Amino acid sequence: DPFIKEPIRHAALIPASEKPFNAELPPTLLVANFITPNELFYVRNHLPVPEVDPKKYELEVDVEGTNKSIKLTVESLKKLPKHTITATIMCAGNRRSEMTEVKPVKGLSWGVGALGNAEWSGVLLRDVLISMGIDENSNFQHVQFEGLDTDPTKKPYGASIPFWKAIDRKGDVLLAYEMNNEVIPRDHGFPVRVIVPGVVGARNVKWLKRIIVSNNESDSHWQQNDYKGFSPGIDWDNVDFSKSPAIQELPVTSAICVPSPNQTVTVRDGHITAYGYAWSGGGKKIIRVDVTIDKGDTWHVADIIQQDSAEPPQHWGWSLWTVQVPVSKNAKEVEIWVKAVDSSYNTQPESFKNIWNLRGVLSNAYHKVPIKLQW
Ligand code: MTE
Ligand code: MO
Repeated sequence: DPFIKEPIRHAALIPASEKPFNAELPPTLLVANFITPNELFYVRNHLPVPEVDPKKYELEVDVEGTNKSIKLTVESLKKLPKHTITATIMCAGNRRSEMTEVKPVKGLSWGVGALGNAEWSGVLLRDVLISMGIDENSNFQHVQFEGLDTDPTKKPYGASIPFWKAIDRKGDVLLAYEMNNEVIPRDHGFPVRVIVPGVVGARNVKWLKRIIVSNNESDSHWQQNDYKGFSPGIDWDNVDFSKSPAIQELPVTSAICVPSPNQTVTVRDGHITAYGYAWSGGGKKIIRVDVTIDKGDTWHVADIIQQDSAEPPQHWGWSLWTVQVPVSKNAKEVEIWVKAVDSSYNTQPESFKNIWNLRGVLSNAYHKVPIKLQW
């Protein structure tokens, strides 16, 4: 069993699969903290968690087509300037279970909890590349990452990001060795993972073994044949993965975390109260969260409870919100809907039907939560 050396996990995490381990937090706990505690951060592993001896650990950085190559230990990374960002990491499959209701898709059945918000500290990948003589003017297209976790054929988990994101002064791509001021836990990439803020979870490679500056994308399964979006008209009999680009920046999304679906809610002073999160990729900030309980006839603007102070295009964290909505007298049930708007005025689509895709990714339609009312 390749999974016998897995870390111990917090009992509050709800498993979506055990081997490999994948789990999310219940929605009420998810929005209890602006900074998600390490032990409560969702886990998305494709393979067994590797065991790494930090004393022997070395991260290799290679530049394709040149003899430039360096090896970095955790100690040598710690000697470089330390940089900290608040960033939300979200799986491309977050909220997939809602899309499944339209028509089945292939993938883990995530609820609204396949994301977390943490403070990540480490070294800017840009600083490491500049120390190797690479800068904005260098002619490379991609930066590839390989993890220490391998499949049964010994191929590592891998992904890549565009070169511009890695070298951009405002890209904030981190070789992170701390999560919320602690050593990164094993499940989240000990001892070093790359944090690519604003970009889909899949590119935030954990247990980083090797970085390759290249003209090509990663050839890994997860870059080429997964984590891509398609038209609702494409299904497994006619899909061609080479026809869609790999997902990088994620679109705007939001969710209602309190109350839960089908919960009985007590009406107070003629109002109900809801709580949730909203987030957008690409360094965009949430500028508004709209809520309705009458299918859009009346909209209410939620209050942002907490949000990072960084401005776009470097706003990487989620926003927590709350709203009080008046309910009409003696109503017995209502459906709460939410949609968020980001700093580019992007907003969410209304229905899953028209964004359905065979892998159930980019599942960001309005979140709709039916509840019962008690007066
Ligand atoms: N990195 C490695 N090496 N192996 C993996 O399986 N999963 C990716 C990414 N990085 C993965 C990885 C995916 S799909 C996601 S959503 C995030 O890690 C999840 O990060 P987390 O487990 O720290 O929440
Ligand atoms: Mo993911």
